[in-house]
Amino acid sequence: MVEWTDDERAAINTIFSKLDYDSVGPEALSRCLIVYPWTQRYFGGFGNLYNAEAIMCNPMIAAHGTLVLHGLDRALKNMDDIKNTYAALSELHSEKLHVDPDNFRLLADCLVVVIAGRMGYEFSPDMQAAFAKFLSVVVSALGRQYH
Ligand code: HNI
Repeated sequence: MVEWTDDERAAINTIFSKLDYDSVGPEALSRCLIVYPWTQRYFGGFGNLYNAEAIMCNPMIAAHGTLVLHGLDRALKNMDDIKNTYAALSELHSEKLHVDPDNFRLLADCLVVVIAGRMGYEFSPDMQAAFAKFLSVVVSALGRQYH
């Protein structure tokens, strides 16, 4: 089981308390689709993804980005059992959506970039370390139902 120090828990909660889900989620997902364009293949039904501007203005992508952040909220509220919390979501991404699990890491990296931009120097190395650990646990849990 993953162990969390009080400082790590505090850092992760601070980051989430400052997150504007409705803007950080869309920006992180848009970045992922722009920076790693092969990730667009899963969003064929999401309308216009023609270029970076189209992706950033796409309301379906924005809504999905917000949804993904709310999905992360579940890990935040169940930090001591992220693995089981994400069992069904992992199965969905594997069996039904056929999302390559490498992509979870790419989206996580985009999220770090967006949060660093928003928080600036307040996003200290210690905070980044705690958040990187949190995202690693999330990525690993989402990848668990793949065989
Ligand atoms: Ni993801 C649906 C959470 C990464 C492609 N995804 C969801 C849903 C949640 C969610 C929640 C809605 C599930 C439902 O309908 O019950 N996704 C997450 C989280 C991460 C993540 C927490 C990682 C941090 N998803 C990714 C990545 C991709 C991805 C990296 C592809 C590159 N997800 C999808 C697709 C859907 C989806 C595609 C279905 C969208 C739809 O509405 O058709």
